[in-house]
Amino acid sequence: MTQTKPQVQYREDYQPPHYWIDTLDLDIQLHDSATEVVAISRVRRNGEHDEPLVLDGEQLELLQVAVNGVDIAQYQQTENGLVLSQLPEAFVLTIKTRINPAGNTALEGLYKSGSAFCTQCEAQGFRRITYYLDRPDVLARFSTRITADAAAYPYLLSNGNRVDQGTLDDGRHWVQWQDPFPKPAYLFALVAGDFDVLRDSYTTLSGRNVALEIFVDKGNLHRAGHAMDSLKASMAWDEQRCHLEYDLDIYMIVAVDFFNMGAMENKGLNVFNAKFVLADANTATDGDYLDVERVIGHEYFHNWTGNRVTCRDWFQLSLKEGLTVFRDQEFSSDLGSRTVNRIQNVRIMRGPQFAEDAGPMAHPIRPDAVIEMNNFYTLTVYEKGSEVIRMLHTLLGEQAFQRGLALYLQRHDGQAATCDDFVAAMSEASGRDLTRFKRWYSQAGTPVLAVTDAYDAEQQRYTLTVRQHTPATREQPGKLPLHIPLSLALYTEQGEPLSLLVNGDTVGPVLDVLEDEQQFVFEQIPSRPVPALLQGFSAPVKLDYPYSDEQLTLLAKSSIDEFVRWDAVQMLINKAVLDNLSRLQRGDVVSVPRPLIDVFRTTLEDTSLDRALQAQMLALPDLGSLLELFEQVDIGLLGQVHQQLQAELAEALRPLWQQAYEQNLTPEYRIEHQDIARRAMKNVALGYLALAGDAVKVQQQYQDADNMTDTLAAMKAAVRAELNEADVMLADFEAKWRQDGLVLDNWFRLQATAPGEGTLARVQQLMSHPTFSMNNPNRIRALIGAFISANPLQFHRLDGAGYDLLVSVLEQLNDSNPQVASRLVTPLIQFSRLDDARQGLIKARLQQLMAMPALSRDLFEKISKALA
Ligand code: B3K
Ligand code: ZN
Repeated sequence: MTQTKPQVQYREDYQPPHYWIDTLDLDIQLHDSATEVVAISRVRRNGEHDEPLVLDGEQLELLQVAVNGVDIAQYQQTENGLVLSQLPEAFVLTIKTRINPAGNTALEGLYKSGSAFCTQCEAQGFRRITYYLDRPDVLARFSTRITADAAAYPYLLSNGNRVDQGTLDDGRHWVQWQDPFPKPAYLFALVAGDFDVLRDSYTTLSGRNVALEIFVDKGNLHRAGHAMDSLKASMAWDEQRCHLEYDLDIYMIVAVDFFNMGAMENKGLNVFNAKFVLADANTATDGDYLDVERVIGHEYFHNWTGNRVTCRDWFQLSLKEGLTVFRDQEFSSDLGSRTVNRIQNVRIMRGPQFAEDAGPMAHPIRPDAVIEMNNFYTLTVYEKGSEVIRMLHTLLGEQAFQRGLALYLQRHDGQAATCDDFVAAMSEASGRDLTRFKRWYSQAGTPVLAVTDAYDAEQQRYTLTVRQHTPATREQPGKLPLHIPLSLALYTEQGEPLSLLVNGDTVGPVLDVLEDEQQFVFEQIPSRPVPALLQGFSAPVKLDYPYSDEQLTLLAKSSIDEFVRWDAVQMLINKAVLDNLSRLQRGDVVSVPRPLIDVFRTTLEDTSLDRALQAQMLALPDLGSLLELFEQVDIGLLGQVHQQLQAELAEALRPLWQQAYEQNLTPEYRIEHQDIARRAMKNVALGYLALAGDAVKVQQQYQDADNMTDTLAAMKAAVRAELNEADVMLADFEAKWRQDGLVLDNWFRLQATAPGEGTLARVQQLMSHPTFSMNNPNRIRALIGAFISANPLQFHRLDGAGYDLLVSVLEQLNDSNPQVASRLVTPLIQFSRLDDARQGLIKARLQQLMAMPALSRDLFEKISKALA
């Protein structure tokens, strides 16, 4: 909460710190509402100046300040910090503060998660623990002494190595930790609690033995095995693919229930949302298993890309996040299905990331101006950031890319670096000029690649004309051309691939698009070819090429690149949606175009296809991605088209859905790629069968299921198809899992995404369920988050009741947890594609929120931009 008007920080204003801090010794006496923190740091002036030392601090009670052991009184406390003047060139600074972890509902800094103490310091949470230079370019060696009640908190954890411990007479005990690696304050962590511990070890390539420890709530040990396997797989992958080894003797992961996001890469002591640690067949779905693997990998990979080399300032966030997402995507792809991983990531880009890029919060992957840093942990910084790294990988190739990564890490080890440093290393290691490519770091918005073609039969030449255009965003009216890698293949009308010949030379599949408009001429093309454009989504752009149904059908069947096959089906679906929207507007009924039915049939009958890919090809895009096809549209009508197309496909291909269902049964539950793929296909088929009214199959699966994937798929099919059986299943599920918040989150989510008119009332009612809590972000995301982002039809009700529900939730969370509030406001600020009526309803609500007293910086930044 702020009293003064929120201040904007600009990337261009970066200044190195006036002081360095070389060491920080923390002594923390844990008590629920009165924890005392003594912070002793060695401070050194940076250069010649007489500027004061301005330390960051929020919500701290200051008890003592001493310089070189002598208490001082000439300091100035401000709303957000502590100012010390007339300091020697180098000195020891002692600061004693008191904080209230039990009263910390924002879950930033030191707080209580259930009965345990834990911390979250990124981006700027450390300033809620003590006064400090809370910025990523100040790297210090930390030691941490934790003292707490021995019975309630047998485990006292922090970063680095445990160097000493002891017990006290009053029932308390202490542990001393020492982290040998200098680090910024955002990587500090502390955990105190009583846990079950899963222990294992890993021997690195060079023979270092690392103790691995996973801390979970008592009674959950049997659910930690997959996380441990994933950790070991991550360590091995980073050694093999990137030649990077772990560097401490111990790696700890703690799972907590109250966490604002997924997990946090604190040095040697990751703190995780329990959702991304706990998994067993009874409680986790196949998707949950893969998520655990991905997030464990992501946080582990940060040890090099984030911790050993960190960010100079928070505007550089994508330096560590985009790169680490790229690394976790590669890890998942190397271990599982590359194509399916690619499809899932592209769905995120084309849906929510494109929407962000088209909305009021549009920003380059390296933002220029920020009010609240927590607002910039975005799909743009993470996912588009990863796409930018992927384009570099595409342009350079694996070998040069790895050379560049190695050069970057070696050159900046132990430092706080910038995105420019990263690109410079890539350019040096590969010898490529990346000047134009760097514009990806500074331009917001989704570029459109408009492609037209011409065929000259006489000369046997095929010419592609490529035009790029990035629509204006608020802060950047004019855009410059980008360096876009355009991967393509050409096929004959019989589906045979053609070699790409330019000026007599065979060229690779990736064209360098550099200009606003460019032509590419391919020689010795015997007849008009079918182009497969943007293979593998080689750049985060919208492709505009007038594909015919015949061309898409051919690509869906014959493309060598599997991603293109999926993408061709997506494009056929998009065409069917556009076509049917006009039909509905004309008063006609929805009907599935013949070519789409045929492609679905061929796909269902193609037994050579990977089942997981097959399942992806047969799943419609969600409404959010379809919205991106329009400038402005009536979302109600669009939803109707979406639903009816699915119903028609269900009916038209019923025997084939039945067959696919039977053919993909898995006799016993195993977490293996083949089986996960079968279940995915089987459950897609079940969804269609439910829409075609086959309640028996759905009910049977619910009853017979021996794993959470099948249980939830049956329930989901019943709820989506509004089968009478749905309520019985939901009641049964609730009775069984009432005690387990994480499992019950699926139940909240399912009901929140039910299609009917009654859903809003159901959501309101579920907010009083004993398992629901406005203090637990997982519960909020499962119920409220799912309703507002995965149920667009009910959320965007024309009576505005969906918006009112969200407003009342935001009013509460603005005070208790502004970060979570700010995440939830997204569907309200991205209104530009909606019809005028809905836009009007939304704007009125945004005004209402804007007028709130004590509006948090987090919400202020987004709402003020949306209303500007
Ligand atoms: N680095 C953290 C994110 C911190 C978010 C702070 N609001 C997790 C991750 O990306 O690995
Ligand atoms: Zn990350």
